[in-house]
Amino acid sequence: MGLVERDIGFYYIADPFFSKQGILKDVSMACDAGIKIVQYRNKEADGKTFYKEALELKTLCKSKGVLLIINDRVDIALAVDADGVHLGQKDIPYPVARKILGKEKIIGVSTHSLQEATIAYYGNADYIGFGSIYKTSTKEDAQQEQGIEKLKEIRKLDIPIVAIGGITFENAKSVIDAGADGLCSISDIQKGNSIFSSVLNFQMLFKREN
Ligand code: TZP
Ligand code: MG
Repeated sequence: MGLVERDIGFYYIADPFFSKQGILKDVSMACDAGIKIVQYRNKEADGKTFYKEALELKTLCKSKGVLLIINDRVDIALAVDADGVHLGQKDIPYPVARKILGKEKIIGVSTHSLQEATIAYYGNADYIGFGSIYKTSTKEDAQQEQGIEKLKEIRKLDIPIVAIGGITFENAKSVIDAGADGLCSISDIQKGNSIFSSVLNFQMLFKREN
């Protein structure tokens, strides 16, 4: 087993752009609903804001015993002593991030095909993100729908898989049944009355699998 356990459950992406009441409140409630991992994602912030928010999340996540992963920014992951970084195909190459962060940090890689997933697997990524599973308008360059059948193919690789893209409470069960160890939902999670109950609903889908 690598640095990430297989039973990831709901992988919470904290992105201020999609948050109604602020990411600190959201993450606090998501932690109380039983998540194990949070990713801080911010495509708009300058370095100073990114650092400040990452540091606040680090303090919160540490107090809750939840892992904090930083999207894109290896420098900020290092600066706030986050638990790891999440890299896209166009970010700093995985081996370089590994060299900077060392063996003890988690490195996740976004993948969109069996080929990308296989490269991440043989490169010893700690987990892969895979998607977009369904259509989504949350990420402009994630328009291609990969679907459940591709997820099943990728499941043959012995690596934790976090499914992403267009996932709602209604379709989440089929994503878990196809072999996802964890899943994300950015926009759907903001639709309910409370982040706590929305996240808990997703978490329970994983519980029933055991
Ligand atoms: N990467 C692939 S799809 C996606 C990201 C960040 C967006 C997922 O958002 P949503 O709202 O859960 O479809
Ligand atoms: Mg990225």
